[in-house]
Amino acid sequence: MTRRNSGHRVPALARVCTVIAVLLLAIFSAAAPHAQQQGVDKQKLGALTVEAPWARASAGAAKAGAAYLRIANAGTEDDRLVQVSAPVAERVELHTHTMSDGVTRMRKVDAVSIPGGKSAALKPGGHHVMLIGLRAPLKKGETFPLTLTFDKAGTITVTVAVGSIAARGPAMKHHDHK
Ligand SMILES: [Cu+2]
Repeated sequence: MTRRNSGHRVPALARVCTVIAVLLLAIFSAAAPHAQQQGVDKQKLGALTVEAPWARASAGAAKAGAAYLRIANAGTEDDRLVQVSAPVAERVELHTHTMSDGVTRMRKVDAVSIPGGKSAALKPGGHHVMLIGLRAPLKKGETFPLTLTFDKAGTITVTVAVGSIAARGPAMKHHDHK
């Protein structure tokens, strides 16, 4: 982009535009968080609610990543998360961490159970969605779709928000709930 025709001719207009833009931003950022949380952070599927799907940004060109989320089961029947898929990786598996001889290892599991009336958390150090063979590094601020298939409730696609490399939980407004 060239800057030959920069500012001088329309400084007043530019200033007015900036003021309007700032005002609009302020209005939208005040209004947006709630809409966003409803749309992206919480999704219902039958008795299940999938909450706050998130992932960490990739470190360098790492070929593996993990996604985390919570699933609440408001029903009385138990359900199970049995399959996961995402277009960002060549292979997507359900994993858990196990400790043996003081060493933490990851292990593939067939399903994650979500007991009736309870919730299950996929989180660092526990169950997680393993992304193997990332097609591109995950970048902070991006989102990607993740499809979850449950034994009884069926299939839902949620939006995973990518946080910083050091993220320990879902980013942003989530803890501000009142
Ligand atoms: Cu894993």
